[in-house]
Amino acid sequence: MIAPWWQTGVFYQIYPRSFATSRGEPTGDLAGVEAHLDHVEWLGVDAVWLSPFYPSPMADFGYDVADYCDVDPVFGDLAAFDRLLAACHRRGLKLLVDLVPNHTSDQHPWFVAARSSRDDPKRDWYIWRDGSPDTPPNNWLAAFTGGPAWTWEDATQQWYLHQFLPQQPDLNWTNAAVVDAVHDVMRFWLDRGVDGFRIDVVHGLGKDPAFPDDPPESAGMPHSALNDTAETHALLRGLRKVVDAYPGDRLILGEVFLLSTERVATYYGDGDELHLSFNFPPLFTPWHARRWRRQIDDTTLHIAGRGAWPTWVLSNHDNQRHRTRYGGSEHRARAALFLLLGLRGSPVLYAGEELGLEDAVIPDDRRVDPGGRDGCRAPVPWDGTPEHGWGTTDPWLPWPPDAGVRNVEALRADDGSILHLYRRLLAARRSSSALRTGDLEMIE
Ligand code: TEU
Repeated sequence: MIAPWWQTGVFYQIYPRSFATSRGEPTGDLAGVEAHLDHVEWLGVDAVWLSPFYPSPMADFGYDVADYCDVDPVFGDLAAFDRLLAACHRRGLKLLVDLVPNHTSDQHPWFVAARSSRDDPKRDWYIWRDGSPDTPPNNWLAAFTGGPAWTWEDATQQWYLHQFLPQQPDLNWTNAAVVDAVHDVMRFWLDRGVDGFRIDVVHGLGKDPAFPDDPPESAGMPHSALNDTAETHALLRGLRKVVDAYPGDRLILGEVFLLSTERVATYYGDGDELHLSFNFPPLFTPWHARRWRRQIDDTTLHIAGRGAWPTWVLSNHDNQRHRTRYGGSEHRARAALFLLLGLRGSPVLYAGEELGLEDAVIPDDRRVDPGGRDGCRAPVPWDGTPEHGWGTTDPWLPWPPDAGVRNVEALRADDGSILHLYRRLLAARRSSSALRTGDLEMIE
């Protein structure tokens, strides 16, 4: 059998706010992405995963979605999306969009209706609990705030659940109408021609119906890193059927943010849940040979061991860039690429790592993310001018370090740069079936 594209290919994550602008704004947009696809194609990746660009109040910079089937004016409009998708396809690039089904924005019309009254038909689309205003229904903690994962609604005298910010209420996936509505959202984008979805917090959808307290040994952990229930697997089989009904190997790549590879592996099901899953324990592993060896063995045992295909990722929009995490040395950033592209599985790159970018230093008065993740979201510098190709010297976040020399134009002009190393290694991987689909054997 010929391996599907998502098994042989390399993914490239674009955080649209920080990639490129077409109109000299402090934030990037879809037309900016389209205008820079030359770079993506030249680099030699196979698929782009685009972080959310939907209408959003931006409490979580787009992961709080107020309309799943449109484009926020900050990023453009649906026509700009269609042009970007067509441009990707013309260049032989696949395009994944980010599906955020665990929660909506509190400004989503569904939640606006749900919170309006206990009798509203949408009330049960979210998760409500009775109680007294001073005692949340259980001890679950929200990500980013560290406070309770429940907020008291004074107007209707109930708590609602939010595994993330209070502005991100969790949808109630036990309600069949919610399931149908999200399936329809998927069809909306599949009909437009997307090649699949990266699915946000996909392990979060199902909840233990008893809503038990999180155990004392995980004190301080957000519930979103612990939620791991049987209910979710049935829901995943439903999402999988939606994409499988379409021709052309459409993909679901899930974000399963659990800190055990053994548990992550279960979200592949029996080939009937996720095609691919992120696996973050390696990302949280320091640059240390023995520790990495253990992660690789774990992945082989649990993911490959059930006939599933692993993914490998070192950087994304939620974590310090790996160059910074590994101590800042460019030598190490280069070595890390050999590791990333040499392992058995599908690598996912984060835009800017090919420039050897480090996290930006964010002064206190420029911090905007409630989760403290601004550093890795610094805008990509395209050239050495003070505007770095953005048409403004003052983008939404400060530039990454050394942008005057560490930018696309300068590194492209230097054949020995880390950017050229990325390109050469990606080409080597593409031309070697051993690197793309071969086995992995460890040599002591
Ligand atoms: O992330 C989910 C998630 O679990 C991480 O954000 C984690 O909580 C964080 O790194 C702190 O440890 C996804 C998105 O990738 C993230 O950007 C969103 O903020 C989050 O979901 C909510 O939608």
